[in-house]
Amino acid sequence: MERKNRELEDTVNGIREMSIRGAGKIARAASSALASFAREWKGESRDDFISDLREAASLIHSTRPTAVSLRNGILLTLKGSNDEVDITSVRKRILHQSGEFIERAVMARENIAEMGSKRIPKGSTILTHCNSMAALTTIKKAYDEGRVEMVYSTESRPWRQGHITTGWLLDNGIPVTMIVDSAVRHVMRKINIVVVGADTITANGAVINKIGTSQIALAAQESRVPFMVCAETFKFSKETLLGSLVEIEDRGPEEIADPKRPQDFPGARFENPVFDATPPEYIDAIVTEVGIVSPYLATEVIRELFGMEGPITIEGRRSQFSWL
Ligand code: RUB
Repeated sequence: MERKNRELEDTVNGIREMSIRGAGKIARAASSALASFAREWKGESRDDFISDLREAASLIHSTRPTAVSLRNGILLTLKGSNDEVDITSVRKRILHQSGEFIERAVMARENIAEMGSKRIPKGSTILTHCNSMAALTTIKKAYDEGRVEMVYSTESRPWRQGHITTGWLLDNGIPVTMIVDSAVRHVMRKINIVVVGADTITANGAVINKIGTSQIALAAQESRVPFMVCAETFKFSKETLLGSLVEIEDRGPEEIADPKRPQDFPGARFENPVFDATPPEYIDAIVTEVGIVSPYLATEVIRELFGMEGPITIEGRRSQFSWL
């Protein structure tokens, strides 16, 4: 593969090392890196170009396994390229589709904020988890409309993305209270609504988001606190319609214990799942750019937006899958 593309390399490394993170951002970065790869590709054979694009797509996709936004961002950027007859038209299509995907993704967040903010009651104390720009943009819009008194921001171990959220809220002048993850149930009596983002939404309406989200949903339901998810439609997983399971990323033990002190826990095993699944019965609403839907309508959203044509990964048939 003509790998010498700086943006592609930086994006792959950035997503792996999590300097580029958050489901929406990784999808936009992947799309932009593919556009850069297509723009700068040097070669003479159209078939080599297609084959290098496939490799570049697989390379980016291998960076993080859970967020379907990454997969959908790649697919929407490359779709139809294999039908083009020469290098110029393949390149033109990819540049156009990447621009369109990124523009729509940015606009989607604004639409989500516009609709979602209206669901936040006046005088609300909100709880959010991890660092979701779809959720935060919605919270900011509600704050600007005079609906928000306070936002509780969880620490979000082990990576502490809650620090980013807290900084962002402070930068935007929004009152914030930081808590550790295990304080969620204790503070739930003060919360009027939980607002979180999503990495993936499955066909049966389950929301995959940062580890701890499902415990928050449980505590919210116990206290009759509404649980709202803000997510662009490219976070819905078409593959799950046919029974594919979402892989939950399991990161290394060094994020839990000090790798320089293995003697502290001789013989201990570590598990570090960084996402979990919240079942639909705990979710009151999913706010997308095309409307606010019940999680039970996830299948309809997927059918409406993606149709049933095009490549689908079916469990056990991964080797037959092709990006374009
Ligand atoms: C981030 C996370 C966010 C979703 C949605 O996890 O779980 O809630 O990705 O984010 P990580 P957004 O830090 O491991 O990527 O709304 O910005 O797409």
